[in-house]
This record gives sequence, C-alpha cells and structure tokens, in this order.
Amino acid sequence: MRTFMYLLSDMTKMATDDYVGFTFFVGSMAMMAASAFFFLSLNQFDKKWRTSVLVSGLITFIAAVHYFYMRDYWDAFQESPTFFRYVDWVLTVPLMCVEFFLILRAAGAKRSLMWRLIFFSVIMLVTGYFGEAVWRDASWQWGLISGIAYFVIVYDIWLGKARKLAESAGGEVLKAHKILCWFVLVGWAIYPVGYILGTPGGLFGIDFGVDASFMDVVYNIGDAVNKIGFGLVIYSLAVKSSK
Ligand SMILES: *C/C=C(C)/C=C/C=C(C)/C=C/C1=C(C)CCCC1(C)C
Repeated sequence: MRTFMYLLSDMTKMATDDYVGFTFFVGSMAMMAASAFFFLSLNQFDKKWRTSVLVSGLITFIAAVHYFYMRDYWDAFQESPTFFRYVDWVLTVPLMCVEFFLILRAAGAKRSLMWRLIFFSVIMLVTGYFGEAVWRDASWQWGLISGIAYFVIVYDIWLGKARKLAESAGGEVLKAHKILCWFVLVGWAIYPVGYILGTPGGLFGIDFGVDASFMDVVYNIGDAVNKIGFGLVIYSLAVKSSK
C-alpha cells in the first residue's frame, strides 16, 4: 500500500523528462496487468498447459513487485536500483528457462536440460552483476564471461538438445519454441547492449560515455517486451493446444 501511495503522490511531481521514472512506472503497471491476465486465464486451459501459463504469470508478477521497489528507489536516490534489478532477473530468467523445459516436456525433455539452462542463466547474471556493480574496473572481463554463458543458452535452444526436442514435438510447440528462441537471441541482446553503453569500459575497455540512467531505460523497455511477450507466446500456445 505504501508503494501505491508513493506512486500516486509522485505522479504529478514526476518531471516530464524523467524517462527512467516514467518507464519504471509504466513497466510496473504493464507487469501487473499482464500478471492478472495470465492468472485469470488459467481455468480455460487443459491441465498440462496450466503450469506453463502459471509460470508466465509468476514471471510478470515477480517483475511487477520489483518494479514498485525500483521505482521508489529511483525516486528517492535518482540512482540505478542495480541490486533489485539483478534480484528480479535472477528469479525471473531461470523461470523463463523453466518455460522451455515445460513446453518440451511432452516431447521428452529431461530435467537435466532445465538445470543446464538455469545454471548458465545464473552464471550469466551473477557475473554481469559483478561487472556492473561490484568490480566495475573489470567490467568487460565480467561482461565477457556473462556473454559466453548467454551464448551457451542461445546455442542450446537454437541448435542443441532443446531444438531437437522441439522438432520432434512439431506443430504448435515447434512454432512457439522458435518464437521464444528469437526472444532470447534478439530480445535478450538488448541487455548486453545496455551494459556496454552504460557501464564505462563495458566492451574491451571502451567508454561510450553514455549516462548510466540510459541503461535503466533500455532495461525497462527490454523487460516489458521480453517478459510480457514471452508470456503471451506461452499463452497462445496453451490456447491453441487446449481446443
Ligand atoms: C526479464 C529479464 C531478462 C530476460 C533479463 C535478461 C538479461 C540478460 C540476457 C543479461 C545479459 C548480460 C550479458 C549477456 C552480458 C553483460 C551483462 C548482462 C547481465 C547485462
């Protein structure tokens, strides 16, 4: 409730050029709306699809809660809420990996595939956090390790085991898998771009001199597109497969 009061009382005070504050605000509302949408739709699906849509709702809901905090933090300190940002990601990105497992489970996906994706996503995020918040002097080295972990995930879903399972599943599952793969390849690539531009020296020591708050705008737009979009792909797969 406190958060909501803050949001209301600050709305009129928010500067018109505060793009970070604005995107935090819009982001939190979009994540909330998406969560309500996913949760309330659950009953219309066959049982085996409910978990997938439930996880979509959990992803946007966890993000919404973090967005309320991040918006307050930004409002109070005019500083990037990097810690909350990464806590949000470390909870939601592994859940996105779980989604790949859930849609491929009927085709025979093993838990080991899920844990492998989760493992690399955690490595990607923890090393990214080190480079962005802890050892900024070594930001490109940490960013590089993070990038390698990211490519392992991209490889697994595009060309590795997950791809083979999607092909053997065929039909709507294969279609959905392909769209999710594009989200990971293109939608997720927004984040390293934000990191490179917003963290001094983020790319082999090059300083792009971009204001750090720029990174927040990039991450906020990326989150909305990726989390809600990802969820909608799962939702539409569940709709089509439940008839
Ligand atoms: C909902 C949140 C999502 C989908 C967040 C995804 C984040 C990434 C794919 C971050 C990747 C990074 C790199 C590949 C290198 C630089 C450091 C990171 C953490 C920004």
